[in-house]
Amino acid sequence: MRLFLPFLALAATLGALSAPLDEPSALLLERGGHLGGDILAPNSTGGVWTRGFAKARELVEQMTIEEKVNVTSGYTGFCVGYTGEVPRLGVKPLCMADGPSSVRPSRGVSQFPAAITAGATWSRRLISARAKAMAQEFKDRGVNIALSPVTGSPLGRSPLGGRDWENWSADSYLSSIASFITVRDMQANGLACTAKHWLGNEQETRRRPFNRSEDNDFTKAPIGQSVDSRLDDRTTHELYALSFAEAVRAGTAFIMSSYNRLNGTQASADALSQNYILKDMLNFHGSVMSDWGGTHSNDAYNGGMDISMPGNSYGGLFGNFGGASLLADIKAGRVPEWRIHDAAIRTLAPILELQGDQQWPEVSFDVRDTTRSLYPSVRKPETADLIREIGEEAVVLLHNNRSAGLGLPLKPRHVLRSLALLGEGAFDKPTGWTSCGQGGGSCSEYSKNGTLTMGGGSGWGIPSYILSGAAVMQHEARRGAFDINLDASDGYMNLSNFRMQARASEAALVFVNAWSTEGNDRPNITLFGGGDRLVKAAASECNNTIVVINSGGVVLVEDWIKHENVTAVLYAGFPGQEGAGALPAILFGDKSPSGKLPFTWGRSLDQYLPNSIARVPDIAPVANFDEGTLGGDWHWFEYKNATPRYAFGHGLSSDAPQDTTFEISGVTVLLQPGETQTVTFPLRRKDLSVWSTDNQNWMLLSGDYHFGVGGSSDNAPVAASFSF
Ligand SMILES: *[C@@H]1O[C@H](CO)[C@@H](O)[C@H](O)[C@H]1NC(C)=O
Ligand SMILES: *[C@@H]1O[C@H](CO)[C@@H](O)[C@H](O)[C@H]1NC(C)=O
Ligand SMILES: *[C@@H]1O[C@H](CO)[C@@H](O)[C@H](O)[C@H]1NC(C)=O
Ligand SMILES: *[C@@H]1O[C@H](CO)[C@@H](O)[C@H](O)[C@H]1NC(C)=O
Ligand SMILES: *[C@@H]1O[C@H](CO)[C@@H](O)[C@H](O)[C@H]1NC(C)=O
Ligand SMILES: *[C@@H]1O[C@H](CO)[C@@H](O)[C@H](O)[C@H]1NC(C)=O
Ligand SMILES: *[C@@H]1O[C@H](CO)[C@@H](O)[C@H](O)[C@H]1NC(C)=O
Ligand SMILES: *[C@@H]1O[C@H](CO)[C@@H](O)[C@H](O)[C@H]1NC(C)=O
Ligand SMILES: *[C@@H]1O[C@H](CO)[C@@H](O)[C@H](O)[C@H]1NC(C)=O
Ligand SMILES: *[C@@H]1O[C@H](CO)[C@@H](O)[C@H](O)[C@H]1NC(C)=O
Ligand SMILES: CC(=O)N[C@H]1CO[C@H](CO)[C@@H](O)[C@@H]1O
Repeated sequence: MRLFLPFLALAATLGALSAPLDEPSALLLERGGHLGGDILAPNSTGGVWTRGFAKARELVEQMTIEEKVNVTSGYTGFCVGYTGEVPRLGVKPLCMADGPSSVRPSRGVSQFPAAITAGATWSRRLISARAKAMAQEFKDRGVNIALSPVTGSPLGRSPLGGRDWENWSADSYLSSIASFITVRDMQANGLACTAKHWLGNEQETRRRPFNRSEDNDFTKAPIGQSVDSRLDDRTTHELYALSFAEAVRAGTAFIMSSYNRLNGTQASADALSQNYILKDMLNFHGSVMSDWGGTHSNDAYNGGMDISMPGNSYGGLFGNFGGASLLADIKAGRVPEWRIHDAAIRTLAPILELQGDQQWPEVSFDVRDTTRSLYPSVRKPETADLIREIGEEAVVLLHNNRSAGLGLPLKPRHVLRSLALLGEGAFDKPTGWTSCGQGGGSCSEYSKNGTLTMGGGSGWGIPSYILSGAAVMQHEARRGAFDINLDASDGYMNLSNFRMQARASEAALVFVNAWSTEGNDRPNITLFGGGDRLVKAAASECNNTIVVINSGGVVLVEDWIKHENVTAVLYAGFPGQEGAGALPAILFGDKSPSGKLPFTWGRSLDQYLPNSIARVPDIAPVANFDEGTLGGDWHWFEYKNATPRYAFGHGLSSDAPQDTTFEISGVTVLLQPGETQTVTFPLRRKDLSVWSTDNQNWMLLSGDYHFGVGGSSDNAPVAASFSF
């Protein structure tokens, strides 16, 4: 038996944070329109990459302008992104591959748990181990630059955000810590990372201005612009840039810009955010690449972009910037040669520092043919164990009612008589893992597709295998002495057999899910595939109905959470290819669940920050971040005094008799009952500071500072305060 793990929350009661917003200073306003002509791109002086910088400078000084352009442009090749080469000087193309949960799109690799699931462990050790194991697969596949991690943007301003699950948590502090660890440890063996997406990228709807309507665009207006994120300077620093600052501090080699606009300027071309904030203030000496199709003019090079991606590849689908068009702009004086000289140095310096002394493996996958296993696998057996361990530690026990001897843990494997596995989400996907395309999302609706382990888009990864709920629990039945009853219906089908299977079982596991994907914000936060109907059908027949949720964020449980027969609810996140493999240890009590929600689980969409996805059918949609430094998620709930279903940080232990609140007297990853331990939580000056727009610096204000320690954002019983 192990005690439930409370976490230490830096409560939002820092008096200083409620200070009124500063007006933008005259200095900033003077900076006005934010193109490169207004704020010049700083030349790199090398930063942490002293040796790499010296080598890069020496190489680039020998290059012709055509060669410098090659290093800073995208070409067609094996990888999702490929830079041009400079054969004369032995400079090879750089292979870039997605993404945050896997080497994508490649076979023979692991689909790791999504960041939001790693975030639910709150474990530095597991976040670090995940980063190292992923980096190994990228390297073994010959990738030079991983298009990962998502260090914020999205931060989860809206629970509908299609990519929220690619990030760690809706809390900028937790995200910052995970970002720092991930960048540091992914780069430890030479792989280069890309922190993304800089900046204010909080929605998928209308993310691109192309007149090539993506299926998932909200409106097919002919010549619409991408959404314009308008956030003030202080909010930028205190919330949305915070996690990037940590990625830079950890040494991230690359940063990817975002698709949206910032104050009207395309993010990829925005000089205030790139030249001033990122390269000057945050002291970033690496290279900024555009997102695929995020460049709309070579003027972006003036605004701080160093590589336009993916250049002319994909048949020009994403526009045609960099390359020959850049050369023409340089010759016409629209982009100065020194800028491309610096961009080439910025691109090569971290690569030469990190990989220059190594024999880097050859690329062994091909983005143009991903359905076949063309190359040997790079998976290591211990990685499967790690994926499972993260999955186990991430399972959040949302609800548990053991009042009548039901709920979790289940009876021991040899005592339990029968168990029903119900819902399409408990089964294998009938058409296999590659049938919905490289991003997993090209099927019309994601239901009836088996145990859901990941969201869609570039954050998807092709799993080598998926352990479905049925596969895993049948194996447990073999170990134990219970019978298995099955039904693979979704909630739109005739549930007559489904009910019969539930009725015949001592306990029923109902697998429900919700898909979310890049390119498409969620339309609502309800379960997919008629999940609510499935739960209610099972609960009407079986008095020990246990719900397992696979989703990248909140889903509504209000329809059935008070049902007397719903005895336990587990949030299993997007666990990667070990799928339901994490469940037996938790269900049978071999491990007590210790996952904690990294976001707030509301009772309705209305409880969250309103209008947080700009959906105006306008040719120039605007997202006003009027809530400022207050932010979304749990800060918003506190501000509105709204009671969520489950607060940020919530997560029960199955040792508790029912939904009990624990008294917090200490923090544990290892305490035995009755044991106490003193824990220290280092605070940096920055953690207590506010951003002053006038001074363009962090300021520690005098006043009262209040701290709370607790198990969740709505329950911080231990308080402390001090004054400066
Ligand atoms: C960068 O360095 C070049 C010389 O290599 C110089 O001409 C240019 O003005 C510098 N740019 C800035 C913004 O300092
Ligand atoms: C630029 O890169 C392309 C693609 O790798 C290559 O074909 C071409 O020869 C390179 N050009 C120069 C000038 O090195
Ligand atoms: C993503 O990262 C940012 C930090 O930059 C954080 O504020 C946000 O809430 C994160 N999480 C999600 C789920 O988007
Ligand atoms: C944009 O798309 C619409 C609808 O397909 C088409 O009629 C129009 O000509 C396109 N406009 C441009 C500038 O390509
Ligand atoms: C956007 O405009 C606001 C208000 O003027 C300003 O505070 C902020 O710094 C600007 N941000 C960018 C990236 O231009
Ligand atoms: C639950 O239902 C079973 C029949 O499947 C019954 O034997 C048992 O007594 C019920 N338990 C409770 C606590 O109602
Ligand atoms: C559902 O299936 C059962 C068993 O086959 C059948 O008796 C019943 O009529 C069906 N219900 C509906 C609404 O079709
Ligand atoms: C939520 O969105 C899904 C996917 O579009 C849709 O199937 C479902 O009907 C919606 N649910 C509600 C309650 O609107
Ligand atoms: C709970 O389950 C029992 C079967 O064990 C069933 O008889 C009862 O009607 C269920 N309760 C509800 C409210 O559906
Ligand atoms: C637990 O179940 C019992 C019996 O159905 C019920 O009376 C009680 O309200 C439930 N408690 C919670 C916290 O759901
Ligand atoms: C590949 C696959 O199985 N796709 C299915 C996913 O679920 C939807 C809705 O049931 C089907 O339309 C797809 O065919």
